[in-house]
Amino acid sequence: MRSLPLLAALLLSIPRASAAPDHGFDGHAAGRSAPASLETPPAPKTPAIEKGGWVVLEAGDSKTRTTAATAGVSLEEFRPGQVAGFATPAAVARARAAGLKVLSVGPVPPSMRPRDFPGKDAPYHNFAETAAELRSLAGKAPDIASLFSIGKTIQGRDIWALRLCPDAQAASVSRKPGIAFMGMHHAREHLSNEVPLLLAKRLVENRKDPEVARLLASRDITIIPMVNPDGGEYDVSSDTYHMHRKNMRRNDDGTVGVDLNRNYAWGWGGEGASPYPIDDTYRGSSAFSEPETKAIKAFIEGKKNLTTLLSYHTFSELVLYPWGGSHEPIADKNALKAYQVMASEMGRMTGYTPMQSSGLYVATGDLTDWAWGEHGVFSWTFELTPKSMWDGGFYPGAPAIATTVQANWRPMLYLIDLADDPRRAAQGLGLSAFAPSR
Ligand code: 0X9
Ligand code: ZN
Repeated sequence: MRSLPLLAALLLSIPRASAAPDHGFDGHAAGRSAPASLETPPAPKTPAIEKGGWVVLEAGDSKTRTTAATAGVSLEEFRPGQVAGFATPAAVARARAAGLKVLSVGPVPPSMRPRDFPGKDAPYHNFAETAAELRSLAGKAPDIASLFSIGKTIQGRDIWALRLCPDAQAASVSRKPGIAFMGMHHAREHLSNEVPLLLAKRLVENRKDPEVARLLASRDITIIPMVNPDGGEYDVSSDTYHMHRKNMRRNDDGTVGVDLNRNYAWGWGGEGASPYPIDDTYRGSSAFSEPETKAIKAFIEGKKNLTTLLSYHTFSELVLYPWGGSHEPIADKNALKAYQVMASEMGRMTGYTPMQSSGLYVATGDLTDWAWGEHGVFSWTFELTPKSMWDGGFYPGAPAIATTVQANWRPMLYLIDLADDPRRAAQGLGLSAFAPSR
């Protein structure tokens, strides 16, 4: 077993990736300023050395990957027989103690290291640019679009929602079938903001297209591209990305962040989530402890017509459906069939691999298990481009935006179409059954 001092020496060479915040969140783009109400977090107590490195583990099956996730490893890359991800030295030690074979521990690989956001990644939208784009879309199509905030983050930013619905504005009630698209539960997954944002733009700009017009006239669509804007802003708040995953909660021990996708109530506190605040998969002090997850909860519970939701993440190119917190298939056979048909259809459209979430690894407290388990909302996680860290990992660069948006257009239309009754997918119905590829 490798001694911890050697591990510490290896980790010392890690650049600032994953470091806790060291300054405010408006430093990277000229002309952007933080709202006065948002205070700059004080310097962290957590030195970068404790924040971890890149670990490769022997793991050929979901059970082993789940053990790794439970030990606190944030799993990011899946290879035949192996899995790799970020881990603190303590999480590596827990993985070893749980019997896992650690193949290597070292600095974060070059492609996973931070790069400039505003430079060649300038086309990505930061918080202010995202809000401005949403505002502009609402202004362009006031007959169908309205912009509203579903709540505030821990640092006081608005969680913006664009609603496309012909007969209801903002948070008012509609009888049309509801569907929601969300992005950026995880801060460093910037493409997961771009995809719902730019797909919303495409819907608005193509609203006269007969197929799009029919869907817009008959559905209640909500797009929430930045569930975790604090984390997203922090990630791009200096010349280099911070490789930050969680929100910006200052934990009692001085570490920063709760993993919002471990903070929902379904199975909260179980496998694949960490009880330790320092870990990337920290579940929070209780289910729905975070204002961001509370806002999503209130949004979903206030929307009785919601039948379907899709939460975009990056990366690995996967189409995932419940359960993620256990290996059990969902009990409702008709719904399971519908999930399976839709997953394979959307896998075909995107080239992504369809599977039950727990086939990847078991993780408790995620949005989709809660939305399905508690509210019967057909719920999806897409892991977007790229396939691996060697293609750019969390930071695939600006060219990935257009191709990923394009790949996700038809699945969006397909889900919107099926939102009136997702179960009809089990009969092979849905837009893709009769519309040509575009
Ligand atoms: O771990 C997550 O929250 C998601 N992956 S990510 O790399 N974007 O962090 C996947 C959630 C899917 N759910 C389960 N595997 N249970
Ligand atoms: Zn994610």
